[in-house]
Amino acid sequence: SRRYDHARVKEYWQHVWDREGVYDCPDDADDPTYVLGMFPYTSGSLHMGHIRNYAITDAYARYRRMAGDDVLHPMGWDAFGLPAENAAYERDTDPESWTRACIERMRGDLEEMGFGYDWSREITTCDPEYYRWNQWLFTRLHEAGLVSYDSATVNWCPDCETVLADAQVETEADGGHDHSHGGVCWRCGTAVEQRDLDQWFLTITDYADELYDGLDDLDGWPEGVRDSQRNWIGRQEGARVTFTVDGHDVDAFTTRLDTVYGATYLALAPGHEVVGELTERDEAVAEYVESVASTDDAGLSGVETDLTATHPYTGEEIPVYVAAYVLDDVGTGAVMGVPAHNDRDHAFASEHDLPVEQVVEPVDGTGTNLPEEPYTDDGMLTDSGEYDGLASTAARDRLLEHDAAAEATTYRLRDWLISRQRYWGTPIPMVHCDDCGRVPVPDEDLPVELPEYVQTTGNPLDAAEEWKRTECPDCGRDAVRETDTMDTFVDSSWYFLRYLSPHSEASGETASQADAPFDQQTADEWLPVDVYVGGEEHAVLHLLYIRFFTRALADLGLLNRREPVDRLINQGTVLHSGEKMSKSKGNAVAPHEYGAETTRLFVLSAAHPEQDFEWTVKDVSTAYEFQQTLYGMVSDYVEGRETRTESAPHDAYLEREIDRTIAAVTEEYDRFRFHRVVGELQRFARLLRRYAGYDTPYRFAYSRGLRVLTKLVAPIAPYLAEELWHLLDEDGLVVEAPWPESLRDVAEYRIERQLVRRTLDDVRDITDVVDIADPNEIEVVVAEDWKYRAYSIAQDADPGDAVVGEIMGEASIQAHG
Ligand code: ANZ
Ligand code: ZN
Repeated sequence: SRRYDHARVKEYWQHVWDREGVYDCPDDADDPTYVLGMFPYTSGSLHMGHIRNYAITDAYARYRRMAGDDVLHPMGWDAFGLPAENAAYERDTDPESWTRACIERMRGDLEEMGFGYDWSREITTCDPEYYRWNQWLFTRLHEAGLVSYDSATVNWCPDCETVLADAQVETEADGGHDHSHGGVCWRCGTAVEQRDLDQWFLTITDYADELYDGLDDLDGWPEGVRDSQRNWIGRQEGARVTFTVDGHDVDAFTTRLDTVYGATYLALAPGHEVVGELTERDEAVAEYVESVASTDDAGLSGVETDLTATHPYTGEEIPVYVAAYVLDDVGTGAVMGVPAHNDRDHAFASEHDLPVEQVVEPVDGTGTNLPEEPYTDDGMLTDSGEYDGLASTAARDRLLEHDAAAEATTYRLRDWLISRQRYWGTPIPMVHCDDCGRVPVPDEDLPVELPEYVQTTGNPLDAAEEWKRTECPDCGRDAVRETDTMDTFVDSSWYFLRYLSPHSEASGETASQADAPFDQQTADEWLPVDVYVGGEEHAVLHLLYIRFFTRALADLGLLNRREPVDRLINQGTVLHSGEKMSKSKGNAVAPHEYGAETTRLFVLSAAHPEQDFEWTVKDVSTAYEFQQTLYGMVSDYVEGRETRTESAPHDAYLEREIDRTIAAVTEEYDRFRFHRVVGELQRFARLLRRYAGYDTPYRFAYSRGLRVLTKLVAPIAPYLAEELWHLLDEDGLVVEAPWPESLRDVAEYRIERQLVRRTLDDVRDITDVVDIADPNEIEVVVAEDWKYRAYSIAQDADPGDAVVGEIMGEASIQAHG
């Protein structure tokens, strides 16, 4: 039979799709299904991770479109950022030209894959008409008190006189941990220093509770992502207990106030204020602080100080340690050490020979392994003065009544530092005036466009003398522009809103709807994003920032939604020879190496979207062969080459199988289990092929089968499906054809099957149940290999035939007719 030549047909169908605008979402759609893939960073070319990501959204978008929805499936470019500057530096070009070239290449790659986007909504974050809105939003956030200007530490190369991103600081064992200690500049190899600079922050911490609590309702998000966000926000409810050290009050944060009588030492973080003073006069402490600053793994190390702390409840003096396991920016940077009831404190105490004092015992009277092992559960208080005998929970409440303790909640989350001392980003729209201080650039002067790129050692914006000089918007005197640009994560925190009305512009007239980055009414109707697909590396930053922005925009009155995304899918990794496929590992396969459509069919059929899978040539050729099989079946059918005329099996069975397949496949699409879609379709194709040669009346069911098969495969192999649809002489485009309907719900088929499985529990060779009119008389299908394993079921049946019999035992089931 004829072979399917993907390369030959693809341009034609691409052209037709474009001409018909089949992927455009109408502006006046009511509430389209919003299917979104994380837009790519413009790094050069698409890799297999992108392909997998976008194959998932594309298949789902196509399925929903055929099912009758308006679908919004847009694409754009995350185009600002450091790599463009690095590339410009290495290739003697400028970031803009490099980025534009990348976009051209990557758009071509996406088109080559046949992904159906509404390109009329394409956005590029480095376009002034996009980033003006970053600036506009920054100004709104500033007005709302959600922006702060504070000192923060940055990496600094004294030789290049430039700030370095963490990724530009190279360490010996470049394991991607904390690069801030002991690294060297990626360009010149000079040892990196730390410097304090005044920088801009968005006060995301104002939303810490909301962002935390909201996670409970995000049922459509993977539990792993929600957990990561919980950890990242790190909310802990507990108490602050005040110890007295050398006349200072030192607060320790604890979640276990009930164990306070067991505190046998106080441990301070190396960055604690009291430690700062100590280093001036205590050599050992100074040395310790220095030594931990240059290591990533200080373990249970610590140093005893000559200070003691007065225990607020007992009045006893306990030793004070400086210990690296106490983190500077968690809680208060001070811990009351309770070796008897906390794992880390116990380990630290063993290391430093500190006493272990039990103050909580199991309520049920069972023993503990103290002092060898800590007892970390709640229990009943002992050796705790007037609190003895109380349960942990009650004790925590009662102990709070003491003057030295107060209820406290701590968070790990910090404000979002958005300042970058770099060129390729959105200029922060602020002006520094000697008289008026920091003044926002007025809306009518936006965008503040980037100056022309000049290669310098430091930040090119700093060197752009003319660009920097401006007038103060308040007093009109000479002033200078802010030279920091925004973290590119700002760009991606609201891009999903820009797709809704990508061309809305500042009118400059009244404060109309057009004076906003997106149309509010559309946003209220179209949001949330129904399905968002992307890599799990974004579990915290990006996916937290879009939630923060949505809430902040709602509070600014720009939006009536508080959560941006309904359902989130993190696609798994594509592995090759056991490792993550990537250019840097040298094991990458280019998306088009095996033909674009084969690749997408393979990546969707290989595994559940959230699972990792291994790239193998064998499985790729299976995908390829499947395309050929479908093409062969349809072309043979239309050419009438099959001449075999034999008696046909039960035709109703085929009709029923068609319906069952529709029901099953539809359900799998609904659940994003494209691998199972392909499995069902392969099975269905095998079954259909057995009917290829039969004459009327089976011809009717067969041809319906081919049409259904073509539609069902269309979301996954759209070019092939379009070609088959055309061969079958159907009108219009299959991508716009209505989704086939099944007679019954998939659940009904399933119940049927379970029913029979239960009754015929050991007749394993029945692959399916056709009909149960009378529970004692059922129609079933026997397996392909029935002859060897199920001989007694139906002696004259062909594999795939329906047989009927009574459920009285396997032997009594007879072939139908
Ligand atoms: C005393 C105590 C006794 C604690 C006890 C726990 C159990 P987890 O352990 O995850 O619930 N902590 C407070 N500030 C810290 C800091 N800056 N760096 C490191 N650890 C710090 O977290 C809560 C506990 O972490 C707090 O409760 C404190 O130890 C420790 F039987 O206080 B606990
Ligand atoms: Zn001024």
